[in-house]
Amino acid sequence: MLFQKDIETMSRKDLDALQLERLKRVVNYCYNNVELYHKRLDECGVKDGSRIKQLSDIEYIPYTTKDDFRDNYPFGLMAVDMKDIVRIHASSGTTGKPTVGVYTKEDLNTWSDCVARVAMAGGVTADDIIQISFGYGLFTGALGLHYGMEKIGATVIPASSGNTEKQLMMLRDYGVTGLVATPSYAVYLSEAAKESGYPMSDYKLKLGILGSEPCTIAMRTQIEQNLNIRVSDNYGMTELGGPGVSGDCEARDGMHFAEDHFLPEIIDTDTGKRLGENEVGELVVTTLTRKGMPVLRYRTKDITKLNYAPCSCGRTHCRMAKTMGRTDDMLIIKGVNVFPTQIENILINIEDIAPHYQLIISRKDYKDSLEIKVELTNANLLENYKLLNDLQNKIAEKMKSILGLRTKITLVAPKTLERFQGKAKRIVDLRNQ
Ligand code: DLL
Repeated sequence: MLFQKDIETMSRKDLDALQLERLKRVVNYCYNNVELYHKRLDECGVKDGSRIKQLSDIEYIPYTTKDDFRDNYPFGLMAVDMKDIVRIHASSGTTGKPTVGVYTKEDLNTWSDCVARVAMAGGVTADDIIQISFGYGLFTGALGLHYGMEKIGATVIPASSGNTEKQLMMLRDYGVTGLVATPSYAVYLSEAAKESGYPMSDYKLKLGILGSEPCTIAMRTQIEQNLNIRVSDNYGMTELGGPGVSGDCEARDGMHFAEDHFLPEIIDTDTGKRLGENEVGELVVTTLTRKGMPVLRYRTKDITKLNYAPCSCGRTHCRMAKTMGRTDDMLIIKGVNVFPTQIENILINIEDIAPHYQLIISRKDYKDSLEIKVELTNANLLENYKLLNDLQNKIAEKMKSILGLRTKITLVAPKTLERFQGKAKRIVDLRNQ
């Protein structure tokens, strides 16, 4: 279903014209209101944007990076006075200072429209009861989905994350029809639901509106089977305001980008050169309508591709493929490039193991090695050396043939690897310790 039909099905010609007009406006706005952009736009000659005649002229504008956010922490990239800001969010950030995002009233309104769009595209209607199991707080996920769902008219339960028993109780007792969570937490909840002793018929769940970390198709299928739901994938980031940047429609053949608010590009990570449709590279995004903290050509570090072909759902906005990973998540082991999602895809198709794993990278005598810890689903296997050994070899062979990399496989007892209520952290890199 469509939330804003006129916009979501706009012709390419009208969309291009709208983007061009908004691009000129946001460049001018950044030039006049943010010191960093004023300086950079002067240096590259684009200045107040009057030189922008066509969308491809965006290439004259320099990229903005995570370091720019860090160097201008917390409010250096803000384009309005603090009195016009009504909300502040920030990324959790594992290292250093968090990335901050600020919102005017208008920004909050646009944001909830964008989230309402992806939620409706994922199947949510005003009749749904939605449990939001993202952690409430500075993280954009929970409040972002919260306001988007309310805008549709759905009933929102702000459950937050944690306390799994209670989560399951609310799912059953309140007749929840839609779950909002990270894919890892959805897996965790589905395991807990199985063990809780209540039959799945006690749950009314139909939909999973998931996001905030990669969800491979194999993982999605597993969640769908375990919880008896249909899952849609949703993408976004703090620097761009949060969720609502792109999301699956019923066709689930790429996530529709909110192109009236965000202008996406794909570039070659190494050379910075712009790539074409369907070419894989790093996603770069310009916000077209944000007032509090507009961003020009932000390098997201997410690896994906864009598809502009018409979609069977009728939406015209381009579609972004599921991310292969982040440029900074890519492991280079013995010269081989590996993304954790590739490993997950291999593991999830092997019997007797659970979709829980940890990647441990270490270095000895200048040589890197990768150990993959994987959980068994059946503890009895631990007592049968032959079966265990066969399984270990089978996994190692699959890794070797698909990734081209020799790995050490360690099988561990069920329920021994850490579970995640937010985004999963599966990589332990011991190389620089
Ligand atoms: O994760 C915003 C969000 C919340 C999106 C809820 C969707 C739903 P950050 O915490 O700033 O923001 O993390 C952004 O997470 O650059 C991607 O690497 C990753 N990411 C987010 N959504 C997806 C997704 C939120 N659907 C970073 N698939 C991004 C793959 C995702 N990766």
